[in-house]
Amino acid sequence: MEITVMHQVMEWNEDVSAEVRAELRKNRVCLINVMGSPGTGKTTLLTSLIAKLRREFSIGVIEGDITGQIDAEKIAALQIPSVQLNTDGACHIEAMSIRKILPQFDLEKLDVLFVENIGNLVCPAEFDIGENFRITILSVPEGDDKVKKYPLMFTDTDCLVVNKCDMLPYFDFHLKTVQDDYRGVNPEGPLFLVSNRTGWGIPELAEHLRMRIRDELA
Ligand SMILES: Nc1nc2c(ncn2[C@@H]2O[C@H](COP(=O)(O)OP(=O)(O)OP(=O)(O)O)[C@@H](O)[C@H]2O)c(=O)[nH]1
Ligand SMILES: [Mg+2]
Repeated sequence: MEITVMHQVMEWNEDVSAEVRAELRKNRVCLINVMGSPGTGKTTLLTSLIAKLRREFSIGVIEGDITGQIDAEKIAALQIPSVQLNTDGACHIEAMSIRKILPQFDLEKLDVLFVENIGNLVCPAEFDIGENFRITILSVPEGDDKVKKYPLMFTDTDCLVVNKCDMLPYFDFHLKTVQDDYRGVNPEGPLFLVSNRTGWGIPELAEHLRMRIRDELA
């Protein structure tokens, strides 16, 4: 299948997030910004969530990567409309790029647009891309000190997902440390423990997102 590949626009720093938000609101599309380190499981989690949510919602995906189209191909293989955004070196996505990509989707038919941000625990948190809400993923092999070391990613999120919980027996990863640190920077933020490998925790996360998306589209 041929994948549309778009490139990050270079006139950065102009904040068009409000414009993106208005366009999506007009078409009743909920944009979800998915963030986390390289390899934390963003694409895998999207695959799991699409399986749970696609019966109720019409879903599209923007796959952000420095280069290549591996992730967009994985999503397209699910028969889900996907566009690959290559930032050509930039460590985050900006709203300008989302504005440019939106016409690639049939927004009138879409309910949910997931954006997989660039794998990075720092920069993406600093940029509003016009999202309705954010999901941050942290995986067990990354270590339990990440909330303390990269607080913005956990403060400015609407939902924290701890992924690869099937790996807990093999790492010195203390869930309580992450839970306490997260509570410290984001007292109200929901937290979900999941494994994409076993499917553990995915139904609960999908149910939370289902309710959240319904609220946003109401
Ligand atoms: N054991 C285990 N492996 C997982 C889990 N979720 C994802 N993986 C693996 O982790 C690796 C990276 O997953 P991806 O989904 O590609 O991660 P990503 O965050 O999209 O990576 P980038 O797009 O490169 O930033 C893959 O080999 C997945 O199979 C999980 O819950 N448990
Ligand atoms: Mg990915």
